[in-house]
Amino acid sequence: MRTRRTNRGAVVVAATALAAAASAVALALATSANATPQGALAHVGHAGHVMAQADTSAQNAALVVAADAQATDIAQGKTASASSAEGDDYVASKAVDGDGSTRWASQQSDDQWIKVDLGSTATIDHLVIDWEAAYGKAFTVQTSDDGSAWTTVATVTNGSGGNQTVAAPGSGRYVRLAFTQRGTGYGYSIFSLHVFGTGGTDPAPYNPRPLPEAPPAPTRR
Ligand SMILES: [Ca+2]
Repeated sequence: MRTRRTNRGAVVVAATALAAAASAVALALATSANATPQGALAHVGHAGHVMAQADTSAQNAALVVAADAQATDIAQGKTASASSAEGDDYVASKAVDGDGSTRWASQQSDDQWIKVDLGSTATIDHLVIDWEAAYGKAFTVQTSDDGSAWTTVATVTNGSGGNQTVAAPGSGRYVRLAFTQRGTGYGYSIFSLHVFGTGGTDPAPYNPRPLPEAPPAPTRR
């Protein structure tokens, strides 16, 4: 499990642990002989929407896969951009770098946005936003396939910051938070923007071509 800060991240860590526990239970049941443990039920709350019920090994395996996929943060490590940044240390990528101590921070006005390119079309279930003190009170969550035509999949009108889970069922290659009202006099600042769902594509890794072979050493006449 990823190490996270324990205050605001506690809910996510706990939920992830529960999802992992449910997967473990389901896996154990799936692998235990050919028994059919009717009624064996593992249920977890929001973070995974995990319900694993052991009927057959095949069904169980499928449920475990589904549970794992929904618990995957498909935004981490992706390309992010934003309407503004408070400075070079607070650029958009800091919200999806997997580091709970770094953050994106916008300039100080109501109309701002941050978006993540998931790399390819993804199915989105929910977001978890780990706010710094400068939170957003009103914003929408939008998705897009082309980065220009946006569909609103969630609307928040009275946010209070902290560690905020937002149900945002939808699909698209891009996910954008479009802010309209700040919660403080500062801008908007996010330690971690998690997008839970399936699909998307990681950016191509840096893969330099190998250096050409050195020419043969000159031979002495
Ligand atoms: Ca961060």
